[in-house]
Amino acid sequence: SASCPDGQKRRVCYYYDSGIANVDYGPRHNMVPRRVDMAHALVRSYGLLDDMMRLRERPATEDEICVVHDHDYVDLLRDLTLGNKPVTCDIKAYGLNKVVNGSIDNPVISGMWDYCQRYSGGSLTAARALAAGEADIAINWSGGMHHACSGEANGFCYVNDITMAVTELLAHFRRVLYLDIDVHHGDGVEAAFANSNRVMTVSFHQCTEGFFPFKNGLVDDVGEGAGMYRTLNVPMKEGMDDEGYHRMFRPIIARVMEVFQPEAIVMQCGADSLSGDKLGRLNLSIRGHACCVAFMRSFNVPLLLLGGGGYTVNHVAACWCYETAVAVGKEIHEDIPPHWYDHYYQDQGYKIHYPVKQGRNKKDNDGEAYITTTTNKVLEHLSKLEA
Ligand code: V1S
Ligand code: CA
Ligand code: ZN
Repeated sequence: SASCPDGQKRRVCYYYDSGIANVDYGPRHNMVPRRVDMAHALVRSYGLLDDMMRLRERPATEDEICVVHDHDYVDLLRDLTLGNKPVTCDIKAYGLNKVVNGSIDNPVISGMWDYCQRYSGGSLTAARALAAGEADIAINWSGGMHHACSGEANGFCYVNDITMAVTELLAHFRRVLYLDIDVHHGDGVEAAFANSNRVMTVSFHQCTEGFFPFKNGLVDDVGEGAGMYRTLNVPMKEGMDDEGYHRMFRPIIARVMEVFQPEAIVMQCGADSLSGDKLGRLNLSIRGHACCVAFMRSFNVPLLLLGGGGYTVNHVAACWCYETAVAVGKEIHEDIPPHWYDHYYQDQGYKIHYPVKQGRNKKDNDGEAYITTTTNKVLEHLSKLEA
């Protein structure tokens, strides 16, 4: 899986909003929005900004957010941080400030509403650039918040920029594929389109005892009603490496493209599926992760690239920078250029790529059989769509 070469160039649009760099979930929280600023600084230091069109910053409006979220929840997000109205309801019913085991997944934080508007505005703007035919690939690394539900925050996600972007794309394209390589199951997006025959959602994720979001994303969860078999889930054990991952990813995605024939693709590129992540226990290298992006790019279908999870911030920034280069079609040098954040990369010898840590995430014993069995089950679900 060394590089997945594809000589052809693509027109790439890039969204970056400096307003999210200082958003702070709290000192013990794993989600660090600054990683997007770190990725941006790397992208800039490699000169990649010269190869892309930069999209204008535009926060989403309240009306745009209300397309996929309940009014009362949106009002609450706004009022909690703008402080123009006293809040009287029980905010825990909306997933906010709920304490479990002494920590809070979705804290009410300073600038929360502004943060929501900015990261979802990025995904909407990027989707519109694709819909208008202005770009072949559009990127928003601050987006990808796949767990947010219509009326509640979940898994570090306050609003769901992905369902907003997919909904926007549905006004211009007949079928949209949603692909999620974050280590967690893309439950919020799956739920939003479970009944739709115009959206197929595919999530690859770690599915082990006690792993968030716990009960979702089983291989036989295939959607319902008109959306039956247009939900696919590829659960994985700990320690999955590049080789095993791609033995599942490639045949499944190749078949998805044949059977569903999407006119646009939204890809959530959560970097917590990388080896050495603080939360995830898979063993992908940056090249293995980026190979998924290169593979989707090779189909020449309008492609929206979003961020998502990723908790070892130097790995995350290196990964998204490398994937920006893949989108542009440039090979970048191993050595990280001197820049503002370069000291973060000392542990990885100031290189973009770092070695996967074989030891920590032990490969599951029945790994080989598991890969074949799971792949075949997913392909069997897909075959139901062919008729
Ligand atoms: N795994 C995990 C994890 N870690 C935390 C956490 C740790 C420290 C804090 F200060 C705050 C939170 N929460 C979790 C998970 C949520 C994972 C979300 C992943 C998001 C994404 O990468 O897919 C997309 C951006 N939450 C839980 O496990 C739930 C609890 C059950 C236990 C932890 N407490 C904090 C909440 C309830
Ligand atoms: Ca996933
Ligand atoms: Zn995740």
